[in-house]
Formats: sequence, structure tokens, C-alpha cells
Amino acid sequence: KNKNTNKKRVGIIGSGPSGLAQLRAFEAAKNAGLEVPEVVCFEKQSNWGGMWNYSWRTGVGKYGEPIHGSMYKYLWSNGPKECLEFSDYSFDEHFKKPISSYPPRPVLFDYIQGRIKKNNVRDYIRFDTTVRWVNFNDETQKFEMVLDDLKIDKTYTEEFDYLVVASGHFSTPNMPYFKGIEQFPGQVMHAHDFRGADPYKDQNLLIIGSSYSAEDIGVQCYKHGAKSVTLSYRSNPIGVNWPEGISEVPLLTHFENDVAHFKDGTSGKYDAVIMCTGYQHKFPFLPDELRLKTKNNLYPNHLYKGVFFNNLPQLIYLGMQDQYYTFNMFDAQAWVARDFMMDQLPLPSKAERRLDMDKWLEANDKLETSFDHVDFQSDYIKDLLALSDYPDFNVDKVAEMFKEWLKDKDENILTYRDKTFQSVVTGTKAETHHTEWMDELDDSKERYLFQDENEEALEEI
Ligand code: FAD
Ligand code: NA7
Repeated sequence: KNKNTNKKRVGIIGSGPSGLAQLRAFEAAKNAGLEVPEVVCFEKQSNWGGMWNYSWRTGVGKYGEPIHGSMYKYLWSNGPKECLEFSDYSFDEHFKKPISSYPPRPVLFDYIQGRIKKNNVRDYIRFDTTVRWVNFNDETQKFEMVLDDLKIDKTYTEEFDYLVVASGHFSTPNMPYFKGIEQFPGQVMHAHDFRGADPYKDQNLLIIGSSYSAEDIGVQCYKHGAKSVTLSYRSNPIGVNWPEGISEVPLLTHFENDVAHFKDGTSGKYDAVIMCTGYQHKFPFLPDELRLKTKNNLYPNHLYKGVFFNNLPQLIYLGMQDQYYTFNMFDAQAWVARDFMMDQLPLPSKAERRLDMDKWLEANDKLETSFDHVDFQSDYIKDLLALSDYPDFNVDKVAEMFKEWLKDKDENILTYRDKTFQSVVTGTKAETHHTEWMDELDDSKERYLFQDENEEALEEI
């Protein structure tokens, strides 16, 4: 008989940066000599990394599950890496040399994997396994999880004392309808299915939306040779200093074949439409009473400390906020969640938790500028850091870097990725990349990390 039958069990859904942060948090406690619960992580993909695990596929995967990935080729970090650095595993420790502030996706993917490869964390993950349904049993106070082992097409059930939902929220498209779109002759798709700019070379492209995806996909298509990029906004334009070839117009009203009409009475002819209209928080494996229902914002309601589901705190959500901070925020959350699950962090009463959330929600409502948003999320990170032994980092300095980044983008959206920042973890100043971002069409790790050395070696010959 298993001698660990009395051990508490933790089920984690997803092995993206958030799920991996949770695994790492438990590993850190174990390495410190503490007894940790039994942890099992379920991942529907065949590898970890979540969004950062690029997939060429769209629609469904080889087992017929909806494809999770929304990332695309030629994707470079859209914020300085110094703003997301793990404070317990620096870029220096991983790469052994300074690198630039805006690395491409494969380089960040490599970094995410570095610290968990040092332990046997992979053993805790069941890959190719979809969490199909979760039920909370009031009598046993346990979560009953219905799991599909996709590889052998087998469904089974397991019980857990705690459930950590780290399934991400940038996967299920929010896809609006516009009158006449069914007659549009060109391609219409959502950013979730965008896999790179190549098909849009020499095309006139219409993008709907005015946030990160619209900005980044628009700029990438411009960089890789689209004839023109038009961005259509609903509330506010992105409003940066656009180069000739990219422009912003008010919201689309309707299509007449390949002609799009906009709210200000203007119109244009387009070859393709990409909806960069955001994503839905979607948890098809959770019943109504356990499901987080929220829009994409900085403080989803019902989550105490941004993680504990107030009606049932043994249900924990990671990374559900809109994100300035990413990897380091997931870490700060995961450490706090771990301490609760290891009975080291008692929570106040439900009513007190409600009051705490209300305070944050009220502050959230008052935010106006992007700088306010940065400060709000920075305060949230500080609040979390005070609760656990996750290594402290200089949050104020990171907030300053975020503000620099916002200004850089405003000034020149094509060159902001050539700027460099200083690490708050090691003090290291980033390298300038060997090639300016606008001229760099190759996003491979090999070229990014070793091109300098190759060129030097060639010069020496
Ligand atoms: P995810 O990375 O989405 O991982 C969730 C995991 O859960 C996935 O592996 C998924 O397969 C798994 N899963 C989901 N449902 C189930 C289920 N039912 N059963 C089993 N497993 C399941 N952040 C940055 O810091 N810098 C950037 O430059 C940046 N660029 C981005 C660009 C795009 C296009 C997008 C969409 C996001 C970007 N982000 C960026 C934000 C990104 O979402 C986070 O960096 C990070 O990936 C979030 O981690 P996560 O673990 O919370 O979610
Ligand atoms: P976001 O940041 O949630 O933004 C969604 C955008 O879509 C935003 O500009 C919305 O405009 C717009 N939107 C939503 N619905 C509509 C309709 N019906 N019509 C027009 N425009 C609409 O999602 P992103 O994909 O940009 O970014 C998500 C993550 O991906 C992010 O973390 C990045 O790192 C990558 P609004 O301002 O609400 O009017």
C-alpha cells in the first residue's frame, strides 16, 4: 500500500509559465527540506511552456483538441526581458553572458525551461492529457478530476485536495461579427490562428483591434513586406508615431465585398482581415460555481490576492490577470499559493477577503493612464512578495522600466526593441543585439545567441 496515502494531493492544470512556476515553488520548498504534497500537473500539449511552445498547427491538434497556442513566427518579446526576469534564476545564470533586452520567442522559451530542467520537474507532468471536467465533492472536500489520456484514448478520474488552474487565457478567440463579412472574398481570421507574416507580403491588410496583438501583428506584417496595414479601433487608437504604410482608422461598420467601411465615413479595399479582438477566459472543464467569469483586466473579481477563489480557496487560479508583469508575477503568485497549500499561510475569513478584494477593485476602477496601470500591478506584486519567501526584487525599478518601454514605443514603434535595460536581479546591463530589430528577419536561437561569435570566427579566418 502506498505509504503516502495521507499526503495532500495538488492537481495543476497546464504547464505553461504559470503551472511551471507552481511546480518550481514546490520544488524550492522540497530542496529546503520541507515535506511537500503530492503534485501532479496535467498538460494537454506534448511539451511544456504553454504559449511559448510554438505550434504550426491551427484549429485542432493531432488528437482533435483545440490548439492552445496563439504565438507566431518572428515573435520577439513585446516588453523588456528585465521586467519579467525570475528573481531566483537570472538571465545571466541561464545564458552565461549578457543578451539583449528583447529576445525572440525561442530564446525566452529556452530561458523558461532552464530552471526547471535542473530538477526532475518533468516527472510530475502528465503530457498529452486533457482535463475534461472537474467536480468538487462537498462531502469529501475533494476535487474529482476527469482526465483524458489522449495518447491511448483513455478516460480516468483522480481526486485532489487542491486544484491549481493555470490554463492561460489567451487561447479562445473573441470573434466579433461585422455586417457583410460573410461576403468578404479574402482571408478572415483571428490573431489566435496567425502564424507569421509570410502570407501577407504585398497585401493590403486590415486589422481590427488596438491592443498588443493588433500592434505587434501589424508591425510584423509591415516589417516582413505587407503593402499596407490599416488598424481599426473601437475605443481608442494605439496612437503611436506610425511609419508611412501603417495607419489607424475608427471602427469598421460593414463590408461590401472587399471594401471595408469605417465609422468616420472612409473606406478601403483589403486582401485580408485579422481580428486582433482579444480572448475569452474559458474554462470548459469547470462547472458554473467554480468558474472564474471575467473580462481581461488587471484585477479579476472573486480572486483573493489575485489567486484564491473566494467561495472555495482551495481552488487557485494563476496568471488570470491582464499582464504587464508575467513570469515574475506567476512566480510571486505560485509561492503564495504553495504556502497556503502547505498550511504555512492562513487566510483571513471570507468576509475579510471580500473587503480586501473590494479595496483593489475600487483602485482598479480609478485607473486612467497606462502609467497608472503599471503602478497598480506593481503594487499588487509588492503585496504578494510580502507574503512569501520568493526572492524580493526591486519592483519600483521594474515599474520605471515599464514606463520607459511605454515611452519608447510611443516615440518609435519600429526601434523600441533596440533599447537596452538593466537587470534588477543581477545588475547586468543588456547587450545591444548584433542586428537592428527592423533588419533582423531571422528569429532563431542560434542566430540570436551565436551570430556575433560566428562572424568573429569568420573574420579571423
Ligand atoms: P499559457 O502559457 O497559456 O499556458 C497554459 C497551459 O495550459 C498550456 O500549456 C495549455 O496547453 C494548458 N491547458 C489549457 N487547458 C488545458 C486542459 N483542459 N487540460 C490540460 N492542459 C490545459 N508575455 C510576455 O511576457 N512577453 C511577451 O512577449 C508575450 N507575448 C505574447 C504573445 C502572444 C501572441 C500571446 C497570446 C501571449 C503573450 N504573452 C507574452 C503572454 C503569455 O500569455 C504569458 O507570457 C504566459 O505564456 C502565460 O502563462 P500561463 O501559464 O498562464 O498560460
Ligand atoms: P487585449 O489586450 O485583450 O485587447 C483586445 C482588443 O480587441 C482591444 O483593443 C479591444 O478594443 C478590441 N476589441 C474587442 N472586441 C472588439 C470588437 N467587437 N470590435 C472591435 N474591437 C474589439 O488582447 P490582445 O490579443 O491584443 O492581447 C492579448 C495578449 O496577447 C497580450 O498579453 C499580449 O502580450 C499578447 P477596446 O479597447 O476594448 O475597445
